[in-house]
Amino acid sequence: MGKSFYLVEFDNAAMDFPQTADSPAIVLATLNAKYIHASLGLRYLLANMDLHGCAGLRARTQLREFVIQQRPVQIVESLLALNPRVIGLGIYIWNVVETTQVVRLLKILRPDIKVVLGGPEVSFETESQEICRLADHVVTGWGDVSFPKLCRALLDGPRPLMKIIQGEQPPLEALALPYTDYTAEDLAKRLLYVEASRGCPFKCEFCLSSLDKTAWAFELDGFMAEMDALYRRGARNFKFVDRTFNLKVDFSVRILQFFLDRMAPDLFVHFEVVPDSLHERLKALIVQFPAGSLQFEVGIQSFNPEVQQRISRRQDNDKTAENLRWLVNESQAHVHADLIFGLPGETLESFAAGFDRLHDLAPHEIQFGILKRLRGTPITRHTVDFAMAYDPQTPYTILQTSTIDFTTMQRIQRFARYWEMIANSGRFALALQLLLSPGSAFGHFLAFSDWLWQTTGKTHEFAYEKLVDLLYAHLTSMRGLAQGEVLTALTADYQGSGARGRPQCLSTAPGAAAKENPQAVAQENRRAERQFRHLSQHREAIQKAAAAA
Ligand code: B12
Ligand code: SF4
Repeated sequence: MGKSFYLVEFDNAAMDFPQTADSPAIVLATLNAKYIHASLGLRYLLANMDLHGCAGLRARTQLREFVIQQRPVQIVESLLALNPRVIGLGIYIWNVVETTQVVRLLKILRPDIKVVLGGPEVSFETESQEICRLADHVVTGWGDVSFPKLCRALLDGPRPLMKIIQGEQPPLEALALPYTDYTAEDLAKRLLYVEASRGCPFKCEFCLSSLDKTAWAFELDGFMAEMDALYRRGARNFKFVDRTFNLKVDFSVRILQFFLDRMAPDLFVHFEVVPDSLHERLKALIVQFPAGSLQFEVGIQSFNPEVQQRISRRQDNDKTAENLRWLVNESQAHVHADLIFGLPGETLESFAAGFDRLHDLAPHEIQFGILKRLRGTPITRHTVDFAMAYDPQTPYTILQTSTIDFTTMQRIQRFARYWEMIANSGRFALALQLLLSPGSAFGHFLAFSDWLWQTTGKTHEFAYEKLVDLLYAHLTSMRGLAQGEVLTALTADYQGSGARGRPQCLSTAPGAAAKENPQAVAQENRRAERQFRHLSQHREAIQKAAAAA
């Protein structure tokens, strides 16, 4: 921002609401997807208020986090009770609808309070968004430097002239790190987001990080010192938001070694990795992590070379398969592999082939995503050629393409939902083996998904016991499998989960079938132990939350 953007003028509109000694001048707020997710972006802004704003600005700033399930009017009540002069709001795809209502109410009640927006959802296409129209200022891109500067100007003048401000992107060494802003409550109850690098050198067109051009690393000594301080304060759940953790090997080695040196029964670390590059030095460290301590999110997205090329995703599929196989078989890491349905030119058949290939590699979870058109992403260049129709409402999900009609897209939406419920829940390990083989796992699950929808007309609110009965009905009556075999698997799954209800199909002789097959029970126990090693429900929630991005 140059000086020419300012008018020398003060805004005294807040006179009717005089600030008291306790009122913060600035409130930084956001609506998280769930309480367990702590906002790293806002903590960066807070940490840089003095450095890039002016001395004392941080002490005049308070952080307030809400969740999207809260009513906007209550959020507004909490914000107004603080009587700030500036409210900065972090806007993301998951909160833009709710936050638009928050801003609308704020502007009705206290038009004098300056509302500043920032975050990925308002960094592009600002002109078409209601929330941007309602706000006083929008900072696009990084906010660490520009938000403090803007606040200084809003509080002390000269008044900023520009509504849309392109966020400055300084070298990372110029930023104060935010980790001391995680509170004791954050450490105890929430997933701690940390960032050893920003940006991504790849160009996958559906992804916002494709606009970054490169990845920038934080100075490692300083970063590790912050991790050490967090660990000493009791932090045990770390999620790295680095887009490509495993690219800079020296860097990744040091981070993995850091956690290995501090291994504890409750330590949990999550990384996102690119699948086709796994250096031997990394493997040598990965194998040393005990079960339950390490989780990898491996982006596969598509195994279709034509589609990969079309969306500018560079990926060596053979190397990817080899690395995935290694991770699953040789390490104890929990592996989540991501696939996206609905990419331009993908057909049901080509996707099914990719799904089956991935399923054969046996990652612990397949995260089944449906393509979304994120604001700013270059995937829009295919809109016309592939007749890509997206839902205009968040999260901008693909509705149909030239190769997938709407009806098929709906079927696959349900498949994704049921897959989450049945496969990724980890509650049906043995029954899944019956359901997904022989032949195409995708084909079998799609047939089950279609049947489940026709039978129940529901995609949500299934009791666990009801699912057991439904699986029993499908496997015996639709697939024609022997009742004893199905009961054995379902009994072992049900008992292994620790649930103590009484599904109808098992009620004749609960436990009897499992006793007939101790091998199945042992296998289930081993699987449960390896896949989860959940020390508590909280641990399970942390693992699930970490994998949700
Ligand atoms: C953590 C995370 C989540 C968490 C939610 C966290 C929360 N607080 O509730 C979970 C796991 C739930 C999640 C889910 C999803 N996510 Co997500 N997620 C992330 C992730 C990995 C990290 C965010 C982060 O902390 N970044 C680091 C900080 C430093 O960067 P930042 O948040 O962008 O903040 C900077 C600026 O944006 C700006 N800024 C931020 N706030 C403010 C406020 C003001 C006032 C100002 C001025 C500036 C400003 O300044 C900050 C510092 O420079 C990002 C990817 C990434 N690495 O960023 C994706 C990302 C945010 N997610 C994305 C998407 C698409 C999704 C999903 C739709 C994915 C899906 N399932 O299909 C879902 C939606 C969930 C839902 N319920 O609908 C997109 C966002 C697109 C968008 N327009 O918002 C991202 C960018 C991934 C990507 N590369 O495409 N996600
Ligand atoms: S999908 Fe992953 S590799 Fe591709 S641009 Fe996004 S962050 Fe980078």
